[in-house]
Amino acid sequence: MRLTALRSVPDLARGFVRDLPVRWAFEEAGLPYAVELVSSEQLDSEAYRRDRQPFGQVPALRDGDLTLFESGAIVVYIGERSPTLLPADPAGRARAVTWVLAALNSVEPRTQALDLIDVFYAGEAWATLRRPQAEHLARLRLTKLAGWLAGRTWLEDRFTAGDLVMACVLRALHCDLVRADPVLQPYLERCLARPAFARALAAQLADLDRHAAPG
Ligand SMILES: N[C@@H](CCC(=O)N[C@@H](CS)C(=O)NCC(=O)O)C(=O)O
Repeated sequence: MRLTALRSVPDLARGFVRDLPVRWAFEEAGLPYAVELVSSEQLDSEAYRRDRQPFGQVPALRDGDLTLFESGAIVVYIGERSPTLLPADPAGRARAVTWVLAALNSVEPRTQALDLIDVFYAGEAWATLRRPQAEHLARLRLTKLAGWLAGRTWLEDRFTAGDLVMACVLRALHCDLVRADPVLQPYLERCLARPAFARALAAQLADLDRHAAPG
C-alpha cells in the first residue's frame, strides 16, 4: 500500500501532517507501506483531485486499484487487517470505529476551531472576540471526554484505532487544555508512548528532512 504525504511543510506543521495517523496505523499493524511525497503544486492539480483526493489534500492511499482518502477512513481500512487496531468481535470493532468518528466529528471540530484562532488568526479582532466562546466549547467537549476516560486506560477495554485517532486530535491542540487536564494528559502520554507512534513520527520527520531546503 502506498500513501501520499507532503514533501515540505511549514515548521509548525512538522510532525502533525495527516499522514501521521496513517503511518501510525501501519506501524501498529506491522504492515509495510510506501510513501509518495507530493509537492503543494501537485496537491493543487486537477489530476491529484481526480485520482487521489477530491479536496487536494494528503493523505490518500492506494491499494491496488482502490484509492482511499480521509485519514480516519484509511486508519479503519488498515485496522481491518490488524487485530491490534480493530478487535475481531463485531461489537468491539463497531465501538472502535465509533471512537474514530467521535474523535474526528465530535472532538476535533472544537479543538480545531480553537487552534485556528490561536495559530492562524491570533491577534485579529474577530479572533479575539471569538476566542472565549471557542475555548468554552472545546473545554465542554474535552471535559466530557475526560469524564469518560476517568478510571480507564483506553477509550474501550484495550487500545484500538479509536485511541490512535483521538490521540492525534488531542496532541494537535496548541493551548494547554489537554496538557492541564489530569486525565487527558496521562491518557495522551500513554498513547504516544507506544513504540509504533515513535516510529511513525520519525518516518514523517525523516521524509520532510530529506526534502528540506538547505540552509
Ligand atoms: N479530513 C482530512 C484532512 C486532511 C488535511 O487537512 N490535510 C492537510 C495536511 S494536514 C492538507 O493536505 N492540506 C493542504 C490543503 O488543504 O491544501 C483527513 O483527515 O484526511
